Amino acid sequence: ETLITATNDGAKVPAVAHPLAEESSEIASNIAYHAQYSPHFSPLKFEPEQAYYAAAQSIRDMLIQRWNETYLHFHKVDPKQTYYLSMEYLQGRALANAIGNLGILDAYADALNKLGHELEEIAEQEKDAALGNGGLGRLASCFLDSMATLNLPAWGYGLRYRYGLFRQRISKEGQEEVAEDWLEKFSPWEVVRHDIVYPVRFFGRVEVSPTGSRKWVGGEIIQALAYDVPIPGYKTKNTINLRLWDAKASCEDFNLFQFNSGQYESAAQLHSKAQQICAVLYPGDATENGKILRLKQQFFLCSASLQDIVVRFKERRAGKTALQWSEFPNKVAVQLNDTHPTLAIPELMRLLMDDEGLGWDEAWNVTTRTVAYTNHTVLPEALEKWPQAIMAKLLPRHMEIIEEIDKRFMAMIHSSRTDMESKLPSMRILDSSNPEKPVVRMANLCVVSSHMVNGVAQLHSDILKSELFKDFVSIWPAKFQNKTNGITPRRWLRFCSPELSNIITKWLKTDRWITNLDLLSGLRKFADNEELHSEWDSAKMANKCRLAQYVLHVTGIAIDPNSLFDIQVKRIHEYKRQLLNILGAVYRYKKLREMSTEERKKMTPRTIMLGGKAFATYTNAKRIVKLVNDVGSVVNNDPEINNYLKVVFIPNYNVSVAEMLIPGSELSQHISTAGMEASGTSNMKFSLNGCLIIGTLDGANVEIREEIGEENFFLFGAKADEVPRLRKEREAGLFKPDPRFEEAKKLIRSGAFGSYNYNPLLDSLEGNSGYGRGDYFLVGHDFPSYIDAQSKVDEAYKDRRRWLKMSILSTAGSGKFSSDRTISQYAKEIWDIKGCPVP
Ligand code: GL9
Repeated sequence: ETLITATNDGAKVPAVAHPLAEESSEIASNIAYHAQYSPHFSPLKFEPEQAYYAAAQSIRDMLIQRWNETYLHFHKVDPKQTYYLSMEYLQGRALANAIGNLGILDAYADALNKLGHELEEIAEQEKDAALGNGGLGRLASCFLDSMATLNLPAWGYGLRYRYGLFRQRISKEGQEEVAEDWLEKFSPWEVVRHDIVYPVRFFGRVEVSPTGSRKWVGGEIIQALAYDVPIPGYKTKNTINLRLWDAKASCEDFNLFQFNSGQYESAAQLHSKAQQICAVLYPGDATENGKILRLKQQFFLCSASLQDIVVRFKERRAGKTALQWSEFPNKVAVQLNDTHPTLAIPELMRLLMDDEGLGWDEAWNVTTRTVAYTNHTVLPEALEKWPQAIMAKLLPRHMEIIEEIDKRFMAMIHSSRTDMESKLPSMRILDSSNPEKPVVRMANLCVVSSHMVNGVAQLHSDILKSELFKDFVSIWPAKFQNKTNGITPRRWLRFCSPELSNIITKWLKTDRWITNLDLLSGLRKFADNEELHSEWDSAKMANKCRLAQYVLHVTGIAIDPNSLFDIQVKRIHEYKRQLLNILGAVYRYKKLREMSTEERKKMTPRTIMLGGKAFATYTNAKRIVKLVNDVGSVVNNDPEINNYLKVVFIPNYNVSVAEMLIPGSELSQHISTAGMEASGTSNMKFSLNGCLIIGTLDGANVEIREEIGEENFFLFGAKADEVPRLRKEREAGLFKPDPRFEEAKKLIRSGAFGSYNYNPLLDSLEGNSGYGRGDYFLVGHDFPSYIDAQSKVDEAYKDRRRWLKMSILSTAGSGKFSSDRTISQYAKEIWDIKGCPVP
């Protein structure tokens, strides 16, 4: 008490007892307790930062209790449990989400008020946990939220990177990457488990005993230490676990003798090697060293997680029947989030054969029934291929096992599928077509060894079946499934837009939509209701004003909340076609300049916002970032135009920035070359928030359009099945560019947006000479239909009632895209697990 009032003498206590008063006083004293007795700062300080840590620790206490109860309950009931293996989790901030899931938002806001603080301000103190790159990592985090909410026996496993995704700074040169130290002070959300430690071996050799059994020995051993992050479900006691591994060397590995004789570096050599493993998310893998480090990370995750899973399986069997390994797949499901954790397959085989003494056939049966694989991309550069030489050196026993899987797969084809023999060269796991550098094809290893393989949207799953995995489909037709991605409606609507949520709850007369998102379809019958229109409009306006404040704060650019807010935020990649967006903006600017003042006044004013990070070594992506900023500098400072058009680059796009942007958006762009975006998930977030989509028939756009109605979707561009033909025609010189496309490029080349040389970037859209790459992503082909679709957007926006109706119907049609639906389907159709609610 004294501690708090020392610097917060202005703290107000409500005079009249509020219904929340009792609960919130208890919370307030708990927060005060942590400020005093879990001190990480000097005493007598209770500024927002200290308040954040104290509040987080008080929430953590509640989560730990629920975590323990859930753990014990699962232990007792012993249901089949899923383990989600992922190299990436994009958790973002946890405080407000946890408070919301616990259902105590009002009480906490009240308690913090008593202590002189605002919950919103306190929540903003938290650094994002950005242990992922983009959609794939955020999907994993949404899945955890749904698993907990659905009371599923499920855990996530990942790595505790010291430095997550870089922070993006925008300077005159464009993007700069800065290391982001999310653990700089400490994370209140993790609990270190000093008793959960496993040895993970690297290098060494395979020793064969006289009986022929094989054992991996020697090499270096790094310890994997568990850090647990509790994941609360929404309004349920169930709190599941995200177990993140950290790497450390053991105390015996510290050579005291060397140290005492002054050889400090070599004395702690293994300690420094251990530190490298979890130092950064996805280090560049262009160099030999980089490759080994990335592979080490992948194996570290797989080995530690599998050892832990096997230990838990044995623990839960103890004292029951005799240990039966054939029971393992009835108790354990392992889901591979893309090919990054593929080594779980040979690692489980090794543990079963070399440590537990199973024969090949028995181990193979257990492994294949346990493991399932999700593919997240068809981009060739993302299909992992590891050099066999590196694999054999780092993981000699696993290389043997992979060779054996490959051999047995070939034998199966030769004996029972002779019709497929001609396809073997592309289906094999080992690819030695380049004798200089034979590689292991990780996706093929996953397909051969998993009982289920799925894509992440219907179109993507169809493409997997008809192209990438076509030959495997003819061998195992029942193996291939679709699981359309989803997003958690808690973080992505209920908590990020309380205004809109309240309106939805009011009109649906229930808040059950938060866990049963299909109920949103109940809004359809009010789509023309004027009262709803006016409430919807003011909620969107409030969110737009909040966003405008934010933009002013981070960029210094004032944007008009009455203009159309048009947003494209995602990783910068040529296939996502931010370049199409910015060329469209340049074209719009040019037309606005050519118009008379009278004509201009008839135009729909727009604020185009783009954001996203470019991979540090991806040159064209970085040029795109710079181009957006350069176009913005000219357009935003043109006094004749800037009432009609602004172009803003939003720096450092991440989860918490998304939570600010998405509720304030009215139009969002999902404009990838058809067939290239496996699903996309931000499209679902925008649509759920009543934002209209301009997009191609790609990924989940196809299903979103089906659900919300084609009249509510601004469609343009080539279809996936036309793309190969269009590329051929382009190559054959048969492409005739639209004059509007030429105009836009010409204006940039003229230097209208500064002196930086954008020719190399623009040349990628031209023929196949010089920098020319023949416009592989078909920006030129889709440009005219894109511009036409944008004109339709302008027209629709002028009709307020029509626009509001479309916006309401977008939200109403988004029920399918809840990750609760996705996870229920995984649970039923892949994992065969059921809810296990803590009583
Ligand atoms: C991705 C796909 O590109 C997205 O379309 C998809 O929505 C997500 C989730 O399934 O997976 N695959 C992939 O490698 N990434 C994806 O976003 N990349 C990153 O996460 C950086």
